[in-house]
Amino acid sequence: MDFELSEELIAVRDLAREFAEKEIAPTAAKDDKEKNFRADLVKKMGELGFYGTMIPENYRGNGLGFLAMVLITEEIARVHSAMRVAINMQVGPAVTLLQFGTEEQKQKLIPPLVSGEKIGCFAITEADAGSDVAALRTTATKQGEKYLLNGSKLWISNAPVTNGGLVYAYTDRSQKHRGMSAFYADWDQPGLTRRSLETMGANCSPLGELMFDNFPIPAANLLGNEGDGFKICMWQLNQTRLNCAAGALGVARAAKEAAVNYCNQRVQFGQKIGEFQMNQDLIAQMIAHEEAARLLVYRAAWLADEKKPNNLETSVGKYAAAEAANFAADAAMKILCAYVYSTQFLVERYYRDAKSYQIVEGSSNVQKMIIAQDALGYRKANRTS
Ligand code: GRA
Repeated sequence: MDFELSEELIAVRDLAREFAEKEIAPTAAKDDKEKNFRADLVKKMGELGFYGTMIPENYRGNGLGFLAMVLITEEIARVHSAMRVAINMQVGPAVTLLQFGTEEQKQKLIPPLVSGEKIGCFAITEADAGSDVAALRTTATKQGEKYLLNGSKLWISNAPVTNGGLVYAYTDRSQKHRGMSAFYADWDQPGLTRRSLETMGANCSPLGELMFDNFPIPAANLLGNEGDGFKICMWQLNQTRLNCAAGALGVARAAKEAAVNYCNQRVQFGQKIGEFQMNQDLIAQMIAHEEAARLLVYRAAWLADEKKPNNLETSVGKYAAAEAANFAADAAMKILCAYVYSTQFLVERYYRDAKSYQIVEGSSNVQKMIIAQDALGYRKANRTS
């Protein structure tokens, strides 16, 4: 077992850290407050190759792998969690196209996502289909050389700004999940209305609703065959879940760093507050949770790089990292008290952003369900097909 990162991975991680500290940190508080979508920074991350680590060079990627994506994402999220969502929105569709696309689809659709030229997204969730993906109602009806999309996708990251992305819809409603299909759609067609939605955190990651009224998608943009959509979606979620897990690690680390720094500065009752054992207890727990989660997330990424099944390990890592981020943000609030209840300081943002990780890409309860049902033998998490 080797716990050392290669020199190449250390260089990638350091590049992401430097970018986050120099380019994202100076305006992070302002961007959060004003809910700015930083298209300029999203583009720059593309230019630095942050979206291309799982994509081979012939589609404009760099092939550095899943662990590289995790390291980059953690560094970006440590400085501003909302900015890591942008990575997932480019990487998610690109890697799914790589897995299921035809050569023509890959050549045409992957490079603009990897470069950040086109702002991506993936549209799964609906008003009545969150954890229960198979319950979605959007339909895609074939008409000649196109499909007409009807329905509405809710809580979609990047909805207000995306140029194109993956969308899941039923081509045959009589088949339950086996009637679902996956498409890549460019949104610059009539028949789409967008609505922005406000959230308590991840403020620089614009969220919204995509409403389709006979929205046309070329038949050539179907991924795989009709009916493959549910399995493609489960496959995609296994990749994009890893990005969320890495983001949660970044938030856990940021909250711990803030707590440790404050403990070493703040004096009460004539001593630094780090000398109080109740604060030491919180710091020790923050570190143990964060480090355990990091090992789990890195293991899942390593398995993905080895092309070994990793759905179970990804769910374990995502669950552990989301909980570690929330423990750390909560503990940091307890340590910094009034200084972070005030919106002038960083930790309240960590607290708001941490919450998203217990919700997105399968809530903590969905991860626990996947993990426990695998252990109990009800449903195998690691599928080979
Ligand atoms: O029997 P079959 O041949 O039809 O196949 C079944 C099963 O083998 C069928 O699907 C197959 N399957 C899979 N195939 C390959 C199931 N899982 C997989 C897999 N991983 N790989 C039906 O299976 P089932 O177990 O009966 O499915 P189910 O009970 O309907 O659902 C399962 C489950 C709950 C795990 C699923 O619906 C799920 O993952 N739900 C969570 C949804 C989720 O994560 N949504 C995320 C939305 S996007 C988002 O949050 C964006 C955030 C962006 C950001 O912040 O970065």
